[in-house]
Amino acid sequence: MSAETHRRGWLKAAAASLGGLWLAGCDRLTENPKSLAVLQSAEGLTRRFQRLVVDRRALAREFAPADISKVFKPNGSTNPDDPEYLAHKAVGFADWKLLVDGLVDKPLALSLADLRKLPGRTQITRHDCVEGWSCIGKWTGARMGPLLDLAGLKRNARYIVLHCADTLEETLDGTGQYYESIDLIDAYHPQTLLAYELNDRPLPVENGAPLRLRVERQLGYKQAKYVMRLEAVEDFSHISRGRGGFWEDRGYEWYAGI
Ligand SMILES: Nc1nc2c(c(=O)[nH]1)N[C@H]1C(S)=C(S)[C@@H](COP(=O)(O)O)O[C@H]1N2
Ligand SMILES: [Mo]
Repeated sequence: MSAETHRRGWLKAAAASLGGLWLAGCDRLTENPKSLAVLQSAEGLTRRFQRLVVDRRALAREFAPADISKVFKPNGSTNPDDPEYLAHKAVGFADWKLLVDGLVDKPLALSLADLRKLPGRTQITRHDCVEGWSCIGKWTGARMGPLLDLAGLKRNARYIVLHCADTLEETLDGTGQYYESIDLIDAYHPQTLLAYELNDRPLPVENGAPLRLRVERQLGYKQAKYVMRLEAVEDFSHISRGRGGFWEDRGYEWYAGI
């Protein structure tokens, strides 16, 4: 069980016991010292939870143009040979479209020109890979929040799954395709982008052309490259091996905070 699931389960249990107390009535509650202790600990819990949320919404550090790395080291897949990807690459991604579907009111198919018209952002941030290296790059892209608002998330949508074009590992059951997932706190974070430019130029193939995720409060493997489709889901346990991402399926943490 991840720390996140553990915490959620704990909060749920605390909320349930608190709910029971409310039903018992306020008078009886305040008279009972035991209930007071529960209430006080619940208050501490709320504060801790609040801190957690506030922390998740804080901005990642941004850097100055002089800090930009000369080479943004490509890693993982750097030249996908999947036929569909090759066909798009051959024509400079002219016919490529990002699909947005799943738990949305209005599924979308957005070209690069469409994405450039959406509310965007440019930011200079540091990318940290678990392998122990970092690079600073300038990213420009469409903010994920406004893009999702355009599609209209259904009430039960809880995660955004990013389906990628590349197969990083050949497996017999077809679970070698790269994918990632983030929750709605990260999806709506102001620095969460679907980036189409690196250092003022169209995103190079080795860094994820035509579109890659930037979710700046998390580690490198969350930064999905070659993004083809965003799928809004309530739960990701039915996707691939069920842990929410290619590396998560191979033992890495789902929430890779830095
Ligand atoms: N589709 C896809 N996305 C991916 C990967 C990959 O192999 N395929 N590798 C991840 C890892 S481990 C890192 S560190 C970054 C590397 O991004 P870069 O090539 O721009 O440095 O992409 C991440 N996103
Ligand atoms: Mo990485």
